[in-house]
Amino acid sequence: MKSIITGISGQDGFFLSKLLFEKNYEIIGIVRRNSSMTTGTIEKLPHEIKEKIRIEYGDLTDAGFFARLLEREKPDELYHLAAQSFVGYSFQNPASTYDVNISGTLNVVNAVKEYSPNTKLYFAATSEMFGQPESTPQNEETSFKPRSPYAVSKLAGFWTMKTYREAYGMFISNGILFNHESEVRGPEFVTRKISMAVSRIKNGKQLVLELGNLNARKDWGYAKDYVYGMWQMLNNGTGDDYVLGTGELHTVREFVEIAFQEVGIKIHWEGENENEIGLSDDGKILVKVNKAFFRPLESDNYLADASKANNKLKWKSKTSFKELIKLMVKSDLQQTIEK
Ligand code: NAP
Ligand code: F7E
Repeated sequence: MKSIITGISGQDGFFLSKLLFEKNYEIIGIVRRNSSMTTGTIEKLPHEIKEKIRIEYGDLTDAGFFARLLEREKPDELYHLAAQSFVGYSFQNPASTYDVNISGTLNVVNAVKEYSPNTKLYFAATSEMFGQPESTPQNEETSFKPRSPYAVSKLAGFWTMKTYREAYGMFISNGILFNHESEVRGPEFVTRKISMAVSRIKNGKQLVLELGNLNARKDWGYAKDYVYGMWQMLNNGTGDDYVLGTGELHTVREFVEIAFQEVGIKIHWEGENENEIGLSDDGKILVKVNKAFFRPLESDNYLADASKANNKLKWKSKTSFKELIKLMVKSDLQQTIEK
Protein backbone atom coordinates (compact mmCIF):
# COMPACT_ATOMS: atom_id res chain seq x y z
CA MET A 1 0.00 0.00 0.00
CA LYS A 2 1.25 3.46 -0.89
CA SER A 3 0.48 6.47 1.34
CA ILE A 4 1.13 10.19 1.25
CA ILE A 5 1.23 12.18 4.49
CA THR A 6 1.07 15.98 4.41
CA GLY A 7 2.24 17.46 7.72
CA ILE A 8 4.51 14.49 8.34
CA SER A 9 6.96 16.74 10.24
CA GLY A 10 4.33 17.58 12.89
CA GLN A 11 3.08 15.69 15.95
CA ASP A 12 0.48 13.47 14.26
CA GLY A 13 2.79 12.83 11.30
CA PHE A 14 5.27 11.28 13.74
CA PHE A 15 2.78 8.73 15.14
CA LEU A 16 1.11 8.05 11.80
CA SER A 17 4.51 7.32 10.20
CA LYS A 18 5.20 4.78 12.94
CA LEU A 19 1.81 3.13 12.44
CA LEU A 20 2.04 2.94 8.65
CA PHE A 21 5.61 1.65 8.89
CA GLU A 22 4.40 -1.17 11.17
CA LYS A 23 1.72 -1.94 8.58
CA ASN A 24 4.39 -2.10 5.89
CA TYR A 25 3.12 0.87 3.86
CA GLU A 26 5.26 2.79 1.40
CA ILE A 27 5.35 6.31 2.92
CA ILE A 28 5.81 9.56 1.02
CA GLY A 29 6.07 12.55 3.36
CA ILE A 30 5.44 16.13 2.23
CA VAL A 31 7.78 18.61 3.88
CA ARG A 32 8.05 22.35 3.22
CA ARG A 33 11.60 23.47 2.80
CA ASN A 34 13.17 25.70 5.45
CA SER A 35 16.58 27.35 5.38
CA SER A 36 18.14 24.93 7.86
CA MET A 37 16.66 21.90 6.06
CA THR A 38 15.35 20.52 9.35
CA THR A 39 12.50 18.01 9.15
CA GLY A 40 10.74 18.42 12.49
CA THR A 41 9.51 15.27 14.19
CA ILE A 42 10.84 13.07 11.37
CA GLU A 43 14.24 13.57 13.02
CA LYS A 44 12.93 11.90 16.19
CA LEU A 45 11.77 8.73 14.41
CA PRO A 46 13.80 5.52 14.73
CA HIS A 47 16.42 5.20 12.00
CA GLU A 48 14.71 2.29 10.23
CA ILE A 49 11.49 4.32 9.80
CA LYS A 50 13.26 7.51 8.70
CA GLU A 51 15.10 5.52 6.11
CA LYS A 52 11.87 4.21 4.61
CA ILE A 53 10.15 7.62 4.29
CA ARG A 54 10.53 9.28 0.90
CA ILE A 55 10.46 13.03 1.43
CA GLU A 56 8.98 15.24 -1.28
CA TYR A 57 9.56 18.95 -0.71
CA GLY A 58 6.50 21.10 -1.37
CA ASP A 59 4.17 23.68 0.13
CA LEU A 60 0.41 23.35 0.63
CA THR A 61 -0.15 26.63 -1.18
CA ASP A 62 1.38 25.25 -4.40
CA ALA A 63 -1.46 23.73 -6.45
CA GLY A 64 0.90 22.64 -9.24
CA PHE A 65 3.06 20.67 -6.81
CA PHE A 66 0.09 18.59 -5.62
CA ALA A 67 -1.23 18.10 -9.17
CA ARG A 68 2.14 16.72 -10.33
CA LEU A 69 2.53 14.62 -7.18
CA LEU A 70 -0.89 12.95 -7.44
CA GLU A 71 -0.58 12.39 -11.18
CA ARG A 72 2.77 10.65 -10.66
CA GLU A 73 2.20 8.72 -7.42
CA LYS A 74 -1.51 7.81 -7.36
CA PRO A 75 -1.33 6.63 -3.71
CA ASP A 76 -3.87 4.30 -2.10
CA GLU A 77 -4.27 6.66 0.85
CA LEU A 78 -3.53 10.33 1.50
CA TYR A 79 -3.56 11.72 5.03
CA HIS A 80 -3.94 15.49 4.84
CA LEU A 81 -2.57 16.62 8.20
CA ALA A 82 -0.64 19.76 7.23
CA ALA A 83 -2.04 23.02 8.55
CA GLN A 84 -1.32 26.20 10.44
CA SER A 85 -2.59 24.48 13.57
CA PHE A 86 -2.02 27.00 16.36
CA VAL A 87 -5.27 28.74 17.40
CA GLY A 88 -3.53 31.68 19.11
CA TYR A 89 -1.45 32.46 16.01
CA SER A 90 -4.57 32.38 13.83
CA PHE A 91 -5.93 35.47 15.64
CA GLN A 92 -2.70 37.35 14.84
CA ASN A 93 -2.36 36.04 11.28
CA PRO A 94 -5.78 35.07 9.91
CA ALA A 95 -4.86 35.63 6.26
CA SER A 96 -1.94 33.19 6.18
CA THR A 97 -4.01 30.72 8.23
CA TYR A 98 -6.74 30.87 5.57
CA ASP A 99 -4.20 30.55 2.72
CA VAL A 100 -2.67 27.40 4.15
CA ASN A 101 -5.73 25.78 5.70
CA ILE A 102 -8.39 26.67 3.11
CA SER A 103 -6.60 27.19 -0.24
CA GLY A 104 -4.02 24.55 0.68
CA THR A 105 -6.71 22.01 1.46
CA LEU A 106 -8.47 22.84 -1.81
CA ASN A 107 -5.20 22.20 -3.65
CA VAL A 108 -4.95 18.74 -2.10
CA VAL A 109 -8.54 17.65 -2.73
CA ASN A 110 -8.55 19.05 -6.30
CA ALA A 111 -5.38 17.16 -7.15
CA VAL A 112 -6.89 13.93 -5.81
CA LYS A 113 -10.11 14.51 -7.76
CA GLU A 114 -8.36 15.29 -11.05
CA TYR A 115 -5.40 12.91 -11.01
CA SER A 116 -6.06 10.09 -8.54
CA PRO A 117 -9.79 9.78 -7.82
CA ASN A 118 -9.40 6.31 -6.28
CA THR A 119 -7.12 7.60 -3.51
CA LYS A 120 -8.77 7.48 -0.07
CA LEU A 121 -8.41 10.86 1.60
CA TYR A 122 -8.31 11.71 5.32
CA PHE A 123 -8.88 15.33 6.38
CA ALA A 124 -7.77 16.60 9.78
CA ALA A 125 -10.82 18.50 10.98
CA THR A 126 -11.11 19.57 14.61
CA SER A 127 -13.31 19.93 17.68
CA GLU A 128 -12.49 23.65 17.48
CA MET A 129 -15.24 23.82 14.83
CA PHE A 130 -17.75 23.38 17.69
CA GLY A 131 -16.43 26.57 19.34
CA GLN A 132 -19.10 27.45 21.88
CA PRO A 133 -21.50 24.55 21.44
CA GLU A 134 -25.18 24.69 22.34
CA SER A 135 -25.23 21.13 23.65
CA THR A 136 -22.77 18.87 25.45
CA PRO A 137 -21.27 16.40 24.64
CA GLN A 138 -20.68 16.95 20.90
CA ASN A 139 -20.99 14.37 18.15
CA GLU A 140 -21.19 14.34 14.35
CA GLU A 141 -24.71 15.84 14.47
CA THR A 142 -23.85 18.84 16.67
CA SER A 143 -23.94 22.21 14.91
CA PHE A 144 -20.74 24.22 14.51
CA LYS A 145 -20.05 27.64 16.02
CA PRO A 146 -16.35 28.35 15.33
CA ARG A 147 -14.66 30.95 17.51
CA SER A 148 -11.26 31.55 15.90
CA PRO A 149 -9.86 32.09 12.39
CA TYR A 150 -8.31 28.63 12.75
CA ALA A 151 -11.70 27.05 13.46
CA VAL A 152 -13.31 28.94 10.56
CA SER A 153 -10.56 27.71 8.21
CA LYS A 154 -10.99 24.09 9.34
CA LEU A 155 -14.76 24.33 8.94
CA ALA A 156 -14.20 25.48 5.33
CA GLY A 157 -11.96 22.44 4.79
CA PHE A 158 -14.50 20.13 6.42
CA TRP A 159 -17.36 21.34 4.21
CA THR A 160 -15.16 21.24 1.11
CA MET A 161 -14.42 17.58 1.85
CA LYS A 162 -18.09 16.74 2.47
CA THR A 163 -19.08 18.51 -0.75
CA TYR A 164 -16.47 16.66 -2.84
CA ARG A 165 -17.43 13.34 -1.25
CA GLU A 166 -21.07 13.83 -2.18
CA ALA A 167 -20.61 15.56 -5.54
CA TYR A 168 -17.90 13.31 -7.00
CA GLY A 169 -18.29 10.06 -5.04
CA MET A 170 -14.78 10.32 -3.59
CA PHE A 171 -13.69 8.29 -0.55
CA ILE A 172 -13.08 11.02 2.01
CA SER A 173 -13.17 10.84 5.81
CA ASN A 174 -13.23 13.86 8.09
CA GLY A 175 -11.76 13.24 11.54
CA ILE A 176 -13.26 15.69 14.03
CA LEU A 177 -10.51 15.23 16.58
CA PHE A 178 -10.48 16.71 20.05
CA ASN A 179 -7.16 17.82 21.57
CA HIS A 180 -4.49 15.14 21.46
CA GLU A 181 -1.05 15.59 22.89
CA SER A 182 2.22 13.73 23.28
CA GLU A 183 5.94 13.87 24.00
CA VAL A 184 6.47 15.36 20.49
CA ARG A 185 3.74 18.02 20.78
CA GLY A 186 4.88 21.46 19.57
CA PRO A 187 6.29 23.49 22.50
CA GLU A 188 3.81 26.38 22.13
CA PHE A 189 0.77 24.19 22.91
CA VAL A 190 -0.18 24.39 26.55
CA THR A 191 0.38 20.75 27.57
CA ARG A 192 3.92 20.59 26.23
CA LYS A 193 4.67 24.08 27.48
CA ILE A 194 3.77 22.79 30.95
CA SER A 195 5.61 19.44 30.75
CA MET A 196 8.78 21.16 29.47
CA ALA A 197 8.63 23.90 32.12
CA VAL A 198 8.04 21.42 34.96
CA SER A 199 11.07 19.41 33.88
CA ARG A 200 13.25 22.50 33.62
CA ILE A 201 12.05 23.90 36.96
CA LYS A 202 12.75 20.55 38.63
CA ASN A 203 16.29 20.66 37.24
CA GLY A 204 16.92 24.31 38.12
CA LYS A 205 16.92 25.46 34.48
CA GLN A 206 13.78 27.64 34.65
CA LEU A 207 12.28 29.70 37.49
CA VAL A 208 8.63 30.28 36.59
CA LEU A 209 5.97 28.95 34.21
CA GLU A 210 3.77 31.72 32.75
CA LEU A 211 0.35 30.72 31.45
CA GLY A 212 -2.90 32.28 30.24
CA ASN A 213 -6.37 31.00 31.16
CA LEU A 214 -5.88 28.38 33.90
CA ASN A 215 -9.60 27.60 33.90
CA ALA A 216 -9.75 26.66 30.21
CA ARG A 217 -11.13 23.11 29.93
CA LYS A 218 -10.26 20.63 27.22
CA ASP A 219 -10.85 16.99 26.30
CA TRP A 220 -7.23 15.79 26.10
CA GLY A 221 -6.10 12.41 24.74
CA TYR A 222 -2.88 10.80 23.50
CA ALA A 223 -1.94 11.35 19.82
CA LYS A 224 -0.83 7.74 19.33
CA ASP A 225 -4.39 6.52 20.04
CA TYR A 226 -5.86 9.09 17.63
CA VAL A 227 -3.73 8.29 14.54
CA TYR A 228 -4.99 4.73 14.79
CA GLY A 229 -8.48 6.17 14.43
CA MET A 230 -7.36 8.07 11.29
CA TRP A 231 -6.17 4.84 9.71
CA GLN A 232 -9.41 3.08 10.68
CA MET A 233 -11.44 5.85 9.02
CA LEU A 234 -9.83 5.00 5.67
CA ASN A 235 -10.07 1.25 6.14
CA ASN A 236 -13.70 0.84 7.08
CA GLY A 237 -16.13 0.58 4.17
CA THR A 238 -16.96 4.12 3.12
CA GLY A 239 -15.76 7.63 3.79
CA ASP A 240 -17.58 9.33 6.68
CA ASP A 241 -17.22 11.88 9.49
CA TYR A 242 -16.12 10.77 12.95
CA VAL A 243 -15.58 12.46 16.31
CA LEU A 244 -12.58 11.18 18.31
CA GLY A 245 -12.06 12.20 21.92
CA THR A 246 -11.91 10.89 25.48
CA GLY A 247 -15.25 12.13 26.86
CA GLU A 248 -13.44 13.68 29.86
CA LEU A 249 -12.88 17.37 30.57
CA HIS A 250 -9.92 18.75 32.51
CA THR A 251 -8.66 22.25 33.20
CA VAL A 252 -5.23 23.67 32.44
CA ARG A 253 -4.95 24.10 36.22
CA GLU A 254 -5.38 20.32 36.78
CA PHE A 255 -2.77 19.62 34.11
CA VAL A 256 -0.31 21.89 35.94
CA GLU A 257 -1.01 20.29 39.33
CA ILE A 258 -0.55 16.72 38.09
CA ALA A 259 2.56 17.58 36.06
CA PHE A 260 4.23 19.10 39.15
CA GLN A 261 3.12 16.12 41.26
CA GLU A 262 5.05 13.91 38.82
CA VAL A 263 8.27 15.58 39.97
CA GLY A 264 7.28 15.60 43.65
CA ILE A 265 6.11 19.23 43.87
CA LYS A 266 2.72 20.10 45.32
CA ILE A 267 1.25 23.34 43.97
CA HIS A 268 -1.14 25.53 45.95
CA TRP A 269 -2.85 28.56 44.49
CA GLU A 270 -3.20 32.10 45.80
CA GLY A 271 -4.81 35.25 44.37
CA GLU A 272 -7.36 35.61 41.61
CA ASN A 273 -7.59 36.06 37.85
CA GLU A 274 -4.47 37.65 36.40
CA ASN A 275 -2.95 37.96 39.89
CA GLU A 276 -3.20 34.26 40.61
CA ILE A 277 0.03 32.46 41.41
CA GLY A 278 1.01 28.83 42.03
CA LEU A 279 3.43 28.21 44.89
CA SER A 280 5.43 25.23 46.10
CA ASP A 281 5.29 24.11 49.76
CA ASP A 282 8.43 26.14 50.50
CA GLY A 283 6.78 29.32 49.18
CA LYS A 284 8.51 29.64 45.77
CA ILE A 285 6.35 31.14 43.01
CA LEU A 286 6.43 28.54 40.25
CA VAL A 287 3.36 29.54 38.16
CA LYS A 288 2.18 33.00 37.15
CA VAL A 289 -0.69 34.19 34.99
CA ASN A 290 0.29 36.39 32.06
CA LYS A 291 -2.42 38.22 30.11
CA ALA A 292 -0.36 37.87 26.92
CA PHE A 293 -1.36 34.20 26.73
CA PHE A 294 -5.11 34.84 26.86
CA ARG A 295 -7.08 34.65 23.59
CA PRO A 296 -9.61 37.17 22.30
CA LEU A 297 -12.18 34.32 22.37
CA GLU A 298 -12.02 30.94 24.03
CA SER A 299 -13.64 27.72 22.80
CA ASP A 300 -14.77 26.19 26.02
CA ASN A 301 -17.05 23.60 27.45
CA TYR A 302 -16.76 21.11 24.69
CA LEU A 303 -16.56 17.40 25.28
CA ALA A 304 -16.41 14.46 22.88
CA ASP A 305 -19.14 11.96 22.29
CA ALA A 306 -17.13 9.42 20.28
CA SER A 307 -19.84 6.76 20.29
CA LYS A 308 -20.05 6.59 16.47
CA ALA A 309 -16.31 5.83 16.20
CA ASN A 310 -16.67 3.43 19.10
CA ASN A 311 -19.56 1.56 17.46
CA LYS A 312 -18.47 1.61 13.82
CA LEU A 313 -14.68 1.52 14.10
CA LYS A 314 -14.36 -0.03 17.55
CA TRP A 315 -12.12 2.95 18.31
CA LYS A 316 -11.45 4.01 21.89
CA SER A 317 -9.09 6.45 23.53
CA LYS A 318 -6.84 4.18 25.58
CA THR A 319 -4.49 6.48 27.48
CA SER A 320 -5.81 8.20 30.61
CA PHE A 321 -5.25 11.87 31.41
CA LYS A 322 -2.79 10.97 34.18
CA GLU A 323 -0.89 8.50 32.00
CA LEU A 324 -0.60 11.15 29.29
CA ILE A 325 0.87 13.71 31.68
CA LYS A 326 3.20 11.13 33.17
CA LEU A 327 4.65 10.10 29.80
CA MET A 328 5.08 13.72 28.68
CA VAL A 329 6.86 14.79 31.87
CA LYS A 330 9.03 11.66 31.85
CA SER A 331 10.14 12.34 28.28
CA ASP A 332 10.90 16.01 28.98
CA LEU A 333 12.81 15.16 32.17
CA GLN A 334 14.99 12.86 30.13
CA GLN A 335 15.59 15.54 27.48
CA THR A 336 16.33 18.21 30.12
CA ILE A 337 18.98 15.98 31.68
CA GLU A 338 20.55 15.20 28.27
CA LYS A 339 20.88 18.91 27.35
P1 NAP B 1 1.39 20.25 13.91
O1 NAP B 1 2.28 19.50 14.84
O2 NAP B 1 1.27 21.73 14.06
O3 NAP B 1 1.87 19.90 12.42
C1 NAP B 1 1.42 20.64 11.33
C2 NAP B 1 2.17 20.18 10.12
O4 NAP B 1 1.73 20.97 8.97
C3 NAP B 1 3.69 20.36 10.19
O5 NAP B 1 4.30 19.25 9.59
C4 NAP B 1 3.91 21.61 9.35
O6 NAP B 1 5.20 21.71 8.80
C5 NAP B 1 2.89 21.38 8.26
N1 NAP B 1 2.60 22.61 7.51
C6 NAP B 1 2.17 23.79 8.00
N2 NAP B 1 2.05 24.67 7.00
C7 NAP B 1 2.41 24.05 5.86
C8 NAP B 1 2.51 24.45 4.51
N3 NAP B 1 2.22 25.68 4.11
N4 NAP B 1 2.93 23.54 3.59
C9 NAP B 1 3.26 22.27 3.97
N5 NAP B 1 3.19 21.84 5.24
C10 NAP B 1 2.78 22.73 6.18
O7 NAP B 1 -0.10 19.66 13.99
P2 NAP B 1 -0.61 18.27 14.61
O8 NAP B 1 -0.87 18.47 16.05
O9 NAP B 1 0.27 17.19 14.14
O10 NAP B 1 -2.03 18.16 13.91
C11 NAP B 1 -2.19 17.56 12.63
C12 NAP B 1 -3.44 18.11 11.99
O11 NAP B 1 -4.58 17.83 12.82
C13 NAP B 1 -3.45 19.62 11.78
O12 NAP B 1 -4.16 19.87 10.58
C14 NAP B 1 -4.26 20.15 12.96
O13 NAP B 1 -4.87 21.37 12.62
C15 NAP B 1 -5.26 19.04 13.15
N6 NAP B 1 -5.75 18.83 14.51
C16 NAP B 1 -4.88 18.69 15.53
C17 NAP B 1 -5.36 18.44 16.79
C18 NAP B 1 -4.45 18.24 17.98
O14 NAP B 1 -4.92 18.31 19.12
N7 NAP B 1 -3.16 17.95 17.74
C19 NAP B 1 -6.77 18.32 17.02
C20 NAP B 1 -7.61 18.45 15.92
C21 NAP B 1 -7.10 18.69 14.68
P3 NAP B 1 6.43 22.40 9.59
O15 NAP B 1 7.03 21.29 10.40
O16 NAP B 1 7.29 22.89 8.50
O17 NAP B 1 5.85 23.49 10.44
O1 F7E C 1 -4.55 25.58 24.14
C1 F7E C 1 -5.28 27.54 27.17
C2 F7E C 1 -5.75 28.06 25.83
O2 F7E C 1 -2.85 26.04 22.38
C3 F7E C 1 -5.33 24.79 25.00
C4 F7E C 1 -4.56 22.48 18.44
O3 F7E C 1 -3.98 21.22 18.23
O4 F7E C 1 -6.33 21.58 19.80
C5 F7E C 1 -5.26 22.52 19.79
O5 F7E C 1 -5.75 23.83 19.98
C6 F7E C 1 -6.01 25.68 26.02
C7 F7E C 1 -6.67 26.91 25.40
O6 F7E C 1 -4.48 24.14 22.10
C8 F7E C 1 -1.97 28.88 27.74
O7 F7E C 1 -6.40 29.31 25.98
C9 F7E C 1 -3.82 28.67 28.85
O8 F7E C 1 -7.94 27.06 25.98
O9 F7E C 1 -2.69 23.92 23.72
P1 F7E C 1 -3.52 24.93 23.07
P2 F7E C 1 -5.89 24.50 21.42
O10 F7E C 1 -6.05 25.95 21.23
O11 F7E C 1 -6.96 23.80 22.19
C10 F7E C 1 -7.35 21.81 18.81
C11 F7E C 1 -8.40 20.72 18.94
C12 F7E C 1 -6.79 21.95 17.44
O12 F7E C 1 -7.44 21.60 16.46
C13 F7E C 1 -5.55 22.77 17.30
O13 F7E C 1 -4.89 22.49 16.07
O14 F7E C 1 -5.06 26.16 26.93
N1 F7E C 1 -4.02 28.15 27.63
N2 F7E C 1 -2.57 29.16 28.94
C14 F7E C 1 -2.90 28.25 26.92
N3 F7E C 1 -2.59 27.84 25.67
C15 F7E C 1 -1.33 28.07 25.23
N4 F7E C 1 -0.99 27.63 24.01
N5 F7E C 1 -0.39 28.71 25.99
C16 F7E C 1 -0.65 29.13 27.27
O15 F7E C 1 0.20 29.70 27.94
